[in-house]
Amino acid sequence: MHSKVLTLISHHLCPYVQRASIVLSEKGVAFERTYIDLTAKPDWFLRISPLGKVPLLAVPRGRTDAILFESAAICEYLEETQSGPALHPADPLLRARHRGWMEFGSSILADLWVYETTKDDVQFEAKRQVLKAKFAMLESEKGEGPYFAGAQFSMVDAVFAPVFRYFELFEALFPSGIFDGLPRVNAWRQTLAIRPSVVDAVTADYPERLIAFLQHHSAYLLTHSKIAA
Ligand SMILES: N[C@@H](CCC(=O)N[C@@H](CS)C(=O)NCC(=O)O)C(=O)O
Repeated sequence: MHSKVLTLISHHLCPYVQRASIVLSEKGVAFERTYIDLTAKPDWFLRISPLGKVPLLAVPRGRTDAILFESAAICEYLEETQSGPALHPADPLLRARHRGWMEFGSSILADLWVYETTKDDVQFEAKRQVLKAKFAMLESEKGEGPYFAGAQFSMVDAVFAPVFRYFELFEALFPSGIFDGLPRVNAWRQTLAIRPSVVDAVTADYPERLIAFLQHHSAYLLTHSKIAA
């Protein structure tokens, strides 16, 4: 690839792409996006994506771009190279803890993959319980808001905003009780949902695309939705 500006190779629903997009926006970096169809990956993409996954960040450098893969590596690179507000704490101990909570967010994304695709009631209920327990852990970890670590938006917020976005649709379809009795997490969800970098991380048709994804999987979440289809 030969880009003029940083280019984020994207998929419309991918939460890992969203976190990179949020970090780019928070840093005030101009960037472009190229969307690919993950069900028919183009050859050019397969040649440059070591794991066949998005996001990739194409960084203009001489005649060919340098390609970065893995969202955490992309976010750390942006933190180290771009001006704009720091998204990691300066204190090494705190920074390491934030990286741990970012990984915790990734583990929730793995749970969510099963939660949103399973057709099976037992597996759905098991994941509902896992998710409830993980968000309860976050409720105890989180201090006063509005963001994960107080007044400053951080990388942990960039990780959790796409996680919470799923639940805007999921909870409307199937009120799960996952967030019952979690005032701090609920306030955090609301704060992140209206942050411009978070809003801009997806296209306006995101909800329709997510519904189509659930339909494609005949997901329990949809087939047992509490609202009329
Ligand atoms: N650990 C990776 C996960 C990225 C990932 O799972 N991307 C998904 C889309 S959300 C993907 O590209 N899947 C295509 C595939 O696995 O074939 C990261 O943080 O970037």
